[in-house]
Amino acid sequence: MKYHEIKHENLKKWIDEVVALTKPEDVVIADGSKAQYDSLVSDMIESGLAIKLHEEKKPGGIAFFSDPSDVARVENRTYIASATKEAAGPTNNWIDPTELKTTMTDLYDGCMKGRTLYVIPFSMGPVGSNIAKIGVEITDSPYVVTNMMIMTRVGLRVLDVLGSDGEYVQCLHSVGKPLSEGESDEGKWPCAPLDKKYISHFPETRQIWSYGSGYGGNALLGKKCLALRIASVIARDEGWLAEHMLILKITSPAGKKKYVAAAFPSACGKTNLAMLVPTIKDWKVETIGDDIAWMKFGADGKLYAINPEAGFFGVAPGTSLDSNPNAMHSLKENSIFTNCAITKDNDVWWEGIGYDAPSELIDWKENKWIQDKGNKDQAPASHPNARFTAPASQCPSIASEWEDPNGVPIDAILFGGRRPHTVPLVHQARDWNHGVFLGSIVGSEITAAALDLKAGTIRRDPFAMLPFCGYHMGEYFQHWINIGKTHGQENLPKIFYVNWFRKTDSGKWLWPGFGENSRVLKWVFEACDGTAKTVDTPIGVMPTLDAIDRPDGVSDEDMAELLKVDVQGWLDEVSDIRVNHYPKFGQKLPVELAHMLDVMEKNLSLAK
Ligand code: GTP
Ligand code: SPV
Ligand code: MN
Repeated sequence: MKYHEIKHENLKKWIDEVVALTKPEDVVIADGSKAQYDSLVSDMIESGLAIKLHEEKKPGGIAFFSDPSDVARVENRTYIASATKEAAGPTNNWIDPTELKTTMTDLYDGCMKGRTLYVIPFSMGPVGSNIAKIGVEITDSPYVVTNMMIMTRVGLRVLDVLGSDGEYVQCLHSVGKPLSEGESDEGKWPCAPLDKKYISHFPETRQIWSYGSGYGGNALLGKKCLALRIASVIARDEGWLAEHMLILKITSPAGKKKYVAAAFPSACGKTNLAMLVPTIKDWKVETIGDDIAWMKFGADGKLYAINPEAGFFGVAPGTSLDSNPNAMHSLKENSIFTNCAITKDNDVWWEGIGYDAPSELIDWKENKWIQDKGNKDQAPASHPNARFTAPASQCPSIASEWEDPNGVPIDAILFGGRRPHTVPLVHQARDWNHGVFLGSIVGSEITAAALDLKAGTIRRDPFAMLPFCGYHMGEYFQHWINIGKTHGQENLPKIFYVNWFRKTDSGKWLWPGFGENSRVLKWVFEACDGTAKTVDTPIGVMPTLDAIDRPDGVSDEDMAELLKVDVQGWLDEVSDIRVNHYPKFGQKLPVELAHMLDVMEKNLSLAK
């Protein structure tokens, strides 16, 4: 299809404008066909940008090495350009939208010279379902087109749904590397330098303008930009929730099922929990989604969640047949690998894949790499934020209802993060507002998923949404509080706070994690039914010491440590929240949350 044949006048006009501004060589519509995917892949292999992986070991697989300046989201180059700074709030970068559009229009001028402009019509959520949202991404990156074809539902059927006047979110993307006459990338990942990268959102006009990065959430604009930053604004206006959450289904030995959504910050275990293989007998976990949940109330008053995505953009390092077999099976074929190491026979390898590196590798910086076992200072062969892009339909644990346009009714919501100390393995909120409080105080060690932050230090990441909330975070807290006011407690999900990442003083994991987390899910399941063994504590409702079966290697003392209320540690949390966290939100901090903090402090003081 040629773009002049598009029936949607407003869309055609926008494409015309972008073509005139960016001056591409050619315009191609992503029609969603396998033939087009295959031809993009062979072009990228031929140009040297992509590596074709081993025919039997990774059928249909390709690999990329990105530029070292372009390996993750860049939070300090990500902007919420709402009409006022106040609307963006204290946790977002703000630039006046007119000023930002002027700056970016200059950058976009001629930026696609020598490249093909692709128009990607995509649907977040099943095509045509009334919960789905349509976006159109214009990009000059064939890497983005192929990734979007896995991560979202792309193609002409989306244009059909859009008709002649349907609503869509404009998503404009360029790698920001025009080519002069006769110039080619010569197999190098094209992008702009860091100070020219912009990941911009215009919430009022529902537009996304991204420039200079080709990586992940910076460039696959359906994901963090549309499904979280823009959708969170729409959700606030319309009374629903767009969240950085996995969705899983858990079935008990008696055949009773529940649905759980969980918000953990980037690289803190969502994909792993969503695909967990239980270590407890006859329990079953199935996957609905691994990163994003859109949740709306049904006619029965319950909260229903859909996964708007169609694939996984998962962290590769640490993924093995042992830790996450369902992910390993999902990526066996038809998958894209970015910044993984490559073996001599064109397979992928990464740290924690479950076996030693073969004698020689090409590392993600494209240098020869020989494993120096025992040398902890050796630079890793794969980038810590190396990722696989795999179709969700290839996941062995995918639930049969994962594409149900009505969504699944959520029974429990978990919050969590990487906290080596203080935060216990699991505790439950006393009610909805207490749960919102727990979400609002989540803190986590920073991971490699953001380029510009210092990995390892702890920061507050409320609801795991700090980098993804498209408006004032104080108003976002209020939105959650309001939902509790307008919906009955009996229908609302129960809320929990989990922490798989406790460490001993010598730095060892106190809890084995992964499949063993099913033991905690079982307690959550029982707590929802009111059959769990519980004890009330100053921080919330907790399991009794014998409520959760201990896995091998976890002693009585370990369990006691995992389920201890560290009174002084929590009092330190209270003062940090009081001094450094809550004041940021000023008048917009809901009174209910300030009250919860007072209550927790009083409870802890009494327990001292
Ligand atoms: P994003 O895709 O960035 O949103 O990350 P995510 O939240 O989906 O995290 P993911 O499941 O990919 O896990 C990130 C890293 O944490 C991987 O290296 C995992 O091996 C590791 N991990 C996940 N679950 C656990 C766990 O229960 N215990 C421990 N110790 N590590 C875990
Ligand atoms: C995250 O950082 O939370 C991710 C990866 O899921 S990205 O899509 O790059 O945002
Ligand atoms: Mn994520």
